[in-house]
Amino acid sequence: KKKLEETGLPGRIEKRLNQRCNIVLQLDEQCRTEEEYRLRMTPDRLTVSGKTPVAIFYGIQTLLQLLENGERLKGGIAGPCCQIEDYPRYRWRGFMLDESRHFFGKEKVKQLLDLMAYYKLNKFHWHLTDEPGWRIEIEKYPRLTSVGGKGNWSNPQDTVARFYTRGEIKEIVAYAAERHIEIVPEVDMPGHATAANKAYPQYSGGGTPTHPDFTFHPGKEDVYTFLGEVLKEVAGLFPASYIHIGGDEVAFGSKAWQDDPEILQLMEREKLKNSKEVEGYFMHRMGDTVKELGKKVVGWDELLDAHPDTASTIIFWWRHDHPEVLRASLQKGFATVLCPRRPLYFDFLQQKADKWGRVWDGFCPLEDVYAFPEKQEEEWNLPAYSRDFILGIQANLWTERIHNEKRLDYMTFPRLCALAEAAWTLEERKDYGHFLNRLEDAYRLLDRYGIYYFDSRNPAAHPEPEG
Ligand code: NAG
Repeated sequence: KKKLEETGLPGRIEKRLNQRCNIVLQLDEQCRTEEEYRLRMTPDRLTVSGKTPVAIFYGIQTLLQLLENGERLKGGIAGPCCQIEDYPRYRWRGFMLDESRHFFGKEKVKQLLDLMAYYKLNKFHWHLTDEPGWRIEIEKYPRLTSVGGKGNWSNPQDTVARFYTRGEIKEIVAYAAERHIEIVPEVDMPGHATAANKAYPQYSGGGTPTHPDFTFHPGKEDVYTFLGEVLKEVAGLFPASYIHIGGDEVAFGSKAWQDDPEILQLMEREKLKNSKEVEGYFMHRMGDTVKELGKKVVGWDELLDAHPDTASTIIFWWRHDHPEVLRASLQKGFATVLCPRRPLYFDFLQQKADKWGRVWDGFCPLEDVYAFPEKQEEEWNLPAYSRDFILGIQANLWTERIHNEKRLDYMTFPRLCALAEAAWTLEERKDYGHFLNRLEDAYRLLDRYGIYYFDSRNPAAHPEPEG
């Protein structure tokens, strides 16, 4: 009330506040952490409190979830009397969508943001550039979208440029912010750069016969200027404190770097011994650019080889077959987000009966997503102290084999619910059986939204859409 009086809002509102309130949203300094909330429901009053608006927002999401299961009455819904004190296990609770391979558009993204918010996920990692398409308008380099925006994984000849305009990006960023979700944009480099190189061939560092023009050229000064300008615009469009600069799978294209005269010159000048060190040099420079723009650097786990600085870099550990890389990341003190292919790549199959997703030595079933990371932690052999550097967890939806919304939904749900719970719930409170029971509510909600999903109760009832 005091705050409202200070704002000089009309007396009418104050008068209402003096009346008996049944619903109270309250900023409360007593909560320990930024995201912790308290929810109290008694027969005549409902209170949601927390130290910050985001905490109160999460309390409201819990309330909505409780009411999803509530008894429908004439003119209302009855929820259970309860007292909840709740806070998350991890600070980074992320989901990544690849819109380079296939483009889905802003309505789909908004729907995903709605559901992420409902399940208290707070980072949307947007993979907007890669081989088939460049999906973000950059004013200074219009060909990135007019040429690079054409084509997708299923149809490289697609002649319609599909991308987000600056206006749309701003709209989606604002939409996410209202839901307390931070959007982390990714500009993948120096590999996975084919779409950009299609638009501006002068910046290409070549590739392999199956992945032509896969890399940016690390030996050309113009490339650093070009990417610096791109990152500057990206930094201006996204208020997030991070920019993801990729760094994955460059070994693919580095063969093309071996006899390039400009790269050989660079190697001599900078005393770089091999293509790997050239890659490190490139990532270092681009990382410095990101920092100059006032942002933190985020990269896939290969970035570690470039010896970035621990204070301003976040490592995304994705190669589940390289646990030693995770150990190194944590031991060196990098804030690390865990998103290993197994079980957190949602482009991987969830069960044997399915056909069109990826498989790597096994599947990514719902149960494994839910049980992450406890099930793996022992195998990884992590020193206890190093766990403090785990910033959070994230699932990645790569879309090579996802060309329409129905399939996107099927691969995402209900695994997203399991991910959210793994990201939020303390280990000692996790209970898969209980989760499965509560999934009934999620299924009801998804049905209402018209979202197709993998039905854990009876997988045959919702067969896998073709990929
Ligand atoms: C990896 C690639 C990604 C691809 C995905 C498919 C990363 C960091 N890189 O090979 O571009 O779409 O696997 O599962 O994941």
